[in-house]
Amino acid sequence: MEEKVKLLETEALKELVKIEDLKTLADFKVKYIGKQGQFTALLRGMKEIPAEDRPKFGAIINSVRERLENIIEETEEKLNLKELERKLTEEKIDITEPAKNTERGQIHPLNKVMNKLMEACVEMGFTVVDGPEIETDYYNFEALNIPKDHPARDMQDSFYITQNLIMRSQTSAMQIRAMEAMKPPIKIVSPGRTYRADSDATHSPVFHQLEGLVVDENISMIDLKALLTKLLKMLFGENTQIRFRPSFFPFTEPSVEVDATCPMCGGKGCPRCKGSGFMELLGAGMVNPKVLENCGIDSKKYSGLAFGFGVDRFAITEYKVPSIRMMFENDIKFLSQIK
Ligand code: FA5
Repeated sequence: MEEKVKLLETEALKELVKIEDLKTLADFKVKYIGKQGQFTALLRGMKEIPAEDRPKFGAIINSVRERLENIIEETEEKLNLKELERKLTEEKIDITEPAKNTERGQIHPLNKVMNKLMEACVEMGFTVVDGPEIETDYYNFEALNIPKDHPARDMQDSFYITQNLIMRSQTSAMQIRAMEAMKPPIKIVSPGRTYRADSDATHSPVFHQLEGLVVDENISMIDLKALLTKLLKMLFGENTQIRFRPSFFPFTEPSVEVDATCPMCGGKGCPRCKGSGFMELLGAGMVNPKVLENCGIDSKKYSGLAFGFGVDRFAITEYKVPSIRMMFENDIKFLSQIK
């Protein structure tokens, strides 16, 4: 038995000195000292020798095995070091090689414009509130003084989910929610997506609005004009011409539509602005007292102003884009030109 152990040791050591890589070393370990290894088999075979001889042979086998394990460990360290050196020489990084181009994303122009608008409003003391895109008929129309058979509904034909639920056609629904939830003084803006059955160069079925509402004592049309002029000049520059046109919204009285110099022709008149030299950007007006009363606000004590920006129109005005649709086509070539 002792002879057998010695022979196996010599054979193993001969093999071990020739090993030059970690994979062969791992196979070697399995072969000799693994669970099914040859030294383990010797230990198992001890049950066949007389009981009194077992401690002696056990000790011999274990000491050989221990020696082998130590040599394996040393070899492993050496081979690891060799492998590291190989990697360091072979896998050198060439720092002079030109870098690969990585495409970087950027904020979408619509979000840029929306952020700019909101920042300007926050600077003027407005609080930002958020509201649902799926609205009830009551908030989108009824409470805004647009009853079921009112012709103003035709201008805002939208997508109905049920008889009573609609993809909101205007963020003005948020005027009602804000006035129900807050007591005057109220000064909020509410951004979001809006939907209408519209489609041409300046109309999209999905677009974005930013609603503004101020309710307090003694709010007048002068406040509305001053506020919007300041806001538009902050956004488009001092030289931008701003035009207030009388208009009609059932929820404001009086009502106006507000235009700014057409970006494509600079005010000279072109097909885009239908020769007018102006581009319509928003609707606004003094909150109709009936709407204040619908929300439980005393219209004798309080008055309000409201406005609704068309953010997409702002974006195409600011970036001189010929069609609103280009904002939604996700054409990276086009979007990346807008810095
Ligand atoms: C309204 O939606 C009113 N809620 C605005 C308002 C708010 C009036 C508060 C009074 C008080 P109007 O339908 O005009 O109004 O739309 C407002 C702006 O949204 C327009 O000036 C235009 O810039 C934009 N807009 C309207 N329809 C579309 C569309 N289909 N695609 C892109 N922009 C649109």
